[in-house]
This record gives sequence, structure tokens and C-alpha cells, in this order.
Amino acid sequence: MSAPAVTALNAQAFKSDYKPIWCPGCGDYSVLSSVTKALAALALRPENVAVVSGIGCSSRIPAYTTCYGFHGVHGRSLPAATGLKIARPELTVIVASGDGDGYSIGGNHFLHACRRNVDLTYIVMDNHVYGMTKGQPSPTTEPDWDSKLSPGGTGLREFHPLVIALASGANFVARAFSGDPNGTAALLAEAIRHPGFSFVEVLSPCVTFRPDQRAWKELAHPAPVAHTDDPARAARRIMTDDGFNIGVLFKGNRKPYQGAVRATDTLAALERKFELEGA
Ligand SMILES: Cc1ncc(C[n+]2csc(CCOP(=O)(O)OP(=O)(O)O)c2C)c(N)n1
Ligand code: SF4
Repeated sequence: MSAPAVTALNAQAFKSDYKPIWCPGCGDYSVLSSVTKALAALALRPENVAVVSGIGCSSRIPAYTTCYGFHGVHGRSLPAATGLKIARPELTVIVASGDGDGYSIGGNHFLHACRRNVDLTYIVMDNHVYGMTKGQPSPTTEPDWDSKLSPGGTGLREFHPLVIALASGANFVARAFSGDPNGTAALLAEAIRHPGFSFVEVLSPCVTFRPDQRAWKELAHPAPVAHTDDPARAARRIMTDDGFNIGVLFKGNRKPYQGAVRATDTLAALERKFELEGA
């Protein structure tokens, strides 16, 4: 007897019954919608996908999907996701973060995740601020952004995540804008399909602490040139662009790292191997 046909799911099937508690107008609503559209477009199923995050408004995403989820420790989403993908290579693993979670406390893990090139899709919802903890500057905050918590601005130069990802070995680098949910969904689907570590920086405004980011609607524009497979060329372009070029900027050919776990290592055998004496 042939196996019953599996019907493709629509984006709604990837949304859980939990109602997001983001502020009205937050860009993260749209990113959630793009993630679910991308999963539907790839004809994936929730039981074959895991969404892993740290802490922050943006990191709430796993609970809002019907996929497996892990809402972990601030800045530590990437090591958790790396372990999961190595242990369960058949799963599609998506990692969600914010600029605070991913570039401040999680900055070290970001570098090494790029270097390891495990097959993950890393989405950073960048709003240039710590939203959840009420508006502190983050590594991508402009040096002259004046606020109650940073009077006169920090005076510190911004971190350049896309170039740092390229220098560290990421295999796919793209920039998206939450104001274009269909374009973002298409970029995410391409990132998920691409083998290795795919990094998608999504400009996702924090309407509460950065109302000035409403202007991003007018600033975002398609990247004027097609992506390259040369990381140095991509880095030069990104260093000199206006920060609002949207699209795939780099696609590499590095072989993904698959870990040293052998197919014959069952979970039970691994547990026995690491059992503590006398436990
Ligand atoms: C170890 C630890 N340090 C600090 C915090 C406090 N904290 C929670 S979320 C956050 C920053 C979140 O900013 P971001 O990642 O940019 O996400 P957003 O809320 O803007 O989406 C901080 C500092 C924490 N939860 N755990
Ligand atoms: S504080 Fe900012 S990032 Fe957090 S939910 Fe509100 S608008 Fe979104």
C-alpha cells in the first residue's frame, strides 16, 4: 500500500495559538509572518523544524510558532542550536535573535557560529536598541542617538554585523526589512535552503523606543547589484553601502560542518559515554 499523500501546509499552520505581546506596530510581527510564509513555501512541516532563541522581544518568536521551540538563555541561542543541529541533522534549525542578544552578550557565539558553518539559519531582528529592557543602546546603535539612557549619545562606533559575519566565515549573508514581509519571506526561504550558516539581518523597527525608525520605510531599497560569492568583494560593498541595501549580498560554497557524532552513536550510547561515575 502506498503511503498517504502529505499535503503542504499554509503559513497559518506554522502560527501557534499564543497571541504575540509585542507593542502594536513592532516590526517583529512582520518577521514572524515572514518566517511562517518561508516555512510554508518550502513545504516543511512544524514537526521537522526547530526555532531556537535567546532573550529579548525578538526572541519570543519560538512560542508563536507551531514548530519545536527553545527559548533559552540571553545570548546563548547559537550554541544551543549548534548542538541541536549536530545531534539531529534532519531538522531544519532556525535561530532568532536581537541585536542585543546576538551582538552584545552573544557576540562571541556569533563569531564562532559563522566560523563553524553548521547548517543553521540565523535571523537577527535588528532595531538598534535593547527593546525588552526599555531602551538601552546596543552595539548597532548610532553613536549620536540621544536618549534618557544615553544622553548626548554613546559616541561609540557601530558594530558591523554583516562584515563581521563575512570575515568570520558565514556562508550566506543577506539584509532584509520587516516592512517588506513577502521579500523577507523569500530571502528567508533562500537562506534556509542554502547549506551552512546563513545569516539574515532583518531591520525590524522598535516603534516604542526608536520611533525615528519609522523612516526606514523610505530608506530601505533593493541592493543595486546581484550577490557575489567573493567575501572580500561583498565586505567592501557592505562597508560602503548606506546600511539599507536589501537582498542577498553573499552566497558562499563552504562545506557545512556536520560534527563528529557518528551515525552509529545512538542517543542512549552517547548518554552512557558521558554518564558521571557513581551517578
Ligand atoms: C544574562 C542576562 N543579562 C541581561 C539580561 C537582560 N536582558 C534581557 S533582554 C536584553 C536585551 C534585549 O535586546 P535585543 O536582543 O536587542 O532584543 P529586543 O528586545 O530589542 O528585540 C537584556 C539586556 C538577561 N535576561 N540575561
Ligand atoms: S519594546 Fe520595541 S522591540 Fe519590544 S515589542 Fe515593543 S516595539 Fe517591539
